[in-house]
Amino acid sequence: MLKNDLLLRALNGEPLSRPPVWMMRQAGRYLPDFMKLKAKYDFFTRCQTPELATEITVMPIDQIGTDAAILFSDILVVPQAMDITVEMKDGVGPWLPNPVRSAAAVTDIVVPDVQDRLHYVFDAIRQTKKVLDNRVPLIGFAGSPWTILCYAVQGQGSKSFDLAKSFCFAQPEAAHQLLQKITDTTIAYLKEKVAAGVDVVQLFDSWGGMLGEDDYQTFSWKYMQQIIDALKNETKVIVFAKGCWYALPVMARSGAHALGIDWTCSARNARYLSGGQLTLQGNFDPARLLSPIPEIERLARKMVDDFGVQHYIANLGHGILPNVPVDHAKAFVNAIKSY
Ligand code: 1CP
Repeated sequence: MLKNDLLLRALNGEPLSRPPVWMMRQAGRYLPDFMKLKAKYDFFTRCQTPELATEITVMPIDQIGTDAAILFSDILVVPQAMDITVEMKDGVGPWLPNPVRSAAAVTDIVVPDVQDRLHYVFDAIRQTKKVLDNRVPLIGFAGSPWTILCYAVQGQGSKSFDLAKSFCFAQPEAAHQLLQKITDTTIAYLKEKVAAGVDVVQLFDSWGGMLGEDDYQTFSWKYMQQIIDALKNETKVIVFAKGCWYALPVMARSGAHALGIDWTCSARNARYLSGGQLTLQGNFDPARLLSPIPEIERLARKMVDDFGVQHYIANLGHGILPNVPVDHAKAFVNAIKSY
């Protein structure tokens, strides 16, 4: 039995006296103890060594006091398992030296045996569950097929993902084949994460907002819905699609247990577009954690006023920034906990 099950109760729509709070990307980036491990071990060593992944995952629980843990890993371990080479370059971020840009390249891509290729993730989940000792739930995650395609085709991060979009629009058949292979891998991967012990899964569609409303349905949502359908009866599913407020009415009918909201969409609009009763998660502007602490506390309380205590998970509207002072992150979390 979980000692703190606020997150699960919010996902069930149960009445609560305060909302649960966690922060996207809380397991890396800004904690000084994480920086020490980052200086010693390269990125994929941290992901692939269950002891390190466990230590990083538990840090924000011990040091910040969030109501949930999110496993330290990355969305790009999925294309890596599909034999698409992914490197992490200092100052550049993800770097894929052989991007997928032709129908022939898509044909060559395999849907792997996830137990074989990603066993280190499942080992990390089992170890983390032991160390957490039921203090808080553990969230597992995956990127959306569209967001993974963005990196697989573009070859690196981008402000526009122009090569990824032109691949979809010029070679739609190959694009759909690639999206389906990523979807099949992701479903198998998330099912194994659930079997290994995660309590909740979150899908990150970080670059969904690069697409217009119709293209979003065609190239992203169609595949997200397949993943939700495959997982919704086995675990709780949170969907975070950045910049995709226009798709909230469709998402609200999908069977997902909660929808993530970014800070460009107001609580009022998000409630209106999602029909009012669905659990929403968000949406503090991550850069607002750089405000003075009294301002962070005031804005965090206002956020709960705006969303309401019920059917709500307090969070940021995207990942925490690396330069956020630890006491600012703590002030945000404590403002919610004392609401
Ligand atoms: O060496 C390092 O530490 C590099 C920084 C880093 C970290 C800490 C990367 C590279 N990934 C991660 C971990 C990570 N990535 C987590 C772990 C849990 C946590 O930090 O709480 C999670 C949930 C992710 C998910 C992720 N990776 C997303 C989706 C969420 C989001 O922020 O939108 C995306 C888009 C990525 C790709 C990625 N990996 C790393 C970087 C720098 C990026 C983004 C690059 C870009 O802007 O395109």
